[in-house]
Amino acid sequence: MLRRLDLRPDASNGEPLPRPATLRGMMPRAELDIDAATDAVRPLVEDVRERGAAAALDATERFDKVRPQTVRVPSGALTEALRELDPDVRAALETSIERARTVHEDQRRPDVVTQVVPGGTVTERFVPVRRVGLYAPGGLAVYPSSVIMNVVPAQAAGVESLVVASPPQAEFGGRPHPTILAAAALLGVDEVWAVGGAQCVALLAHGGTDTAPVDGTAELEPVDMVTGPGNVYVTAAKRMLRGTVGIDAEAGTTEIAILADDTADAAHVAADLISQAEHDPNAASVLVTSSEELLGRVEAELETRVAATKHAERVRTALTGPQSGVILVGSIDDGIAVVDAYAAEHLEIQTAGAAADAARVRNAGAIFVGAYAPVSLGDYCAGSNHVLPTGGCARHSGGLSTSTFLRGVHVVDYTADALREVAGRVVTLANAEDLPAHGEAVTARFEGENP
Ligand code: HSO
Ligand code: ZN
Repeated sequence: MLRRLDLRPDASNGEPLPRPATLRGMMPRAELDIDAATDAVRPLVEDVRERGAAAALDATERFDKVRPQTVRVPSGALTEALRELDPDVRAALETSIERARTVHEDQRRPDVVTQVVPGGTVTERFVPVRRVGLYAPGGLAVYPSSVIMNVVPAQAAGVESLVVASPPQAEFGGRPHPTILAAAALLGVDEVWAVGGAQCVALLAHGGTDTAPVDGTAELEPVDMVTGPGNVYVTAAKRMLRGTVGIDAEAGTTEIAILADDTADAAHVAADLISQAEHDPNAASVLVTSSEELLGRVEAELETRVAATKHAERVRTALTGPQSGVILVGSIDDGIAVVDAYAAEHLEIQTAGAAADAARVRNAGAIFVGAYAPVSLGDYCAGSNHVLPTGGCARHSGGLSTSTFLRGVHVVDYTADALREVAGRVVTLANAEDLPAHGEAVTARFEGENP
């Protein structure tokens, strides 16, 4: 069922493996046309900037076919959703939150104080962003786990003000999906807005006044940063508003790559390829293997497992799409070069020397080592974050973490002696750049002193 690309030396007449950029071209990715969405989104964003909540609610009525009375969801609705949440789901969400907290709280960093010279220090102070908006999509993809993955690192970083925003659903009386509300309540978030799509990003960025006070306020205070995945319109709006607000990396369709040799268990490999294909017909599932024999076993497993899985149609479309397939390599070394070039959102290493092979990988959003670390563990309960770079962005970006919500601020503290000692160098550089006033700002402090 998987499309094949053969990069073994005998298939390529002993030619060396192509260079990374060429390899990347051989492994196409599902593409989203953000530019087209941008044209559709621009007037909407403008309207929300001018008219605030009223404009956002008009757009909600148009796109979500429901108009909540207020943007802000009363906190009573959150407690109610939590009360009605299935106890097993609640317990599982609590485990997910607890483990994510353990990991993300460990990622907090102490300030770094560097004594540059006697009397001169530079401190890198890690300061949390003050107010953050976390977007949780609605529709097909209602993922309370993603609320956890966005909220936990923000809280661990010390973000003091958080709003979770999610589209209102007609079937839930114009409120966001109850599991989203319950997850927010479990996380201790009390500000939830019933708004989605591009209008949500615009309202988070610009703020406004709600149609009536909720929990004592009608103010919809703008945020400093927006994170969270969304559809193409959400992504277009985030791109357009970047600068007005900070945004996280763009989250595209999900991807899994598995590097496996003949020691891998074919049932595990097949089940894991299917697991991420379940997200979306455009999801990418890529197997990189040095073993044709393993591939035979995986193909057989895929046939039976795909037929039996709940979302068989979607999975089959994803697995047979041009963005999925198998790449045969001559060795695990070549396999590492291939997965590095591909830079998958999720990479599993199922080889005899999994830990050592994983340590040699440079590019991946997250790496899952050995037989007992499937991606689904990371999606929910490993403690790691599941908001990860897609589309090859893992070459230059990491996933969401506590540091996403921290800014390193340099604090410069020099004494008179320390400044005097380097003054000549500053003046020289200032003059070399034809910016003499820069130098004069230093010498002004020592006027009247003997040279
Ligand atoms: N695999 C998705 C996250 C997710 N999986 C949410 C299940 N729910 C992107 O990393
Ligand atoms: Zn997933």
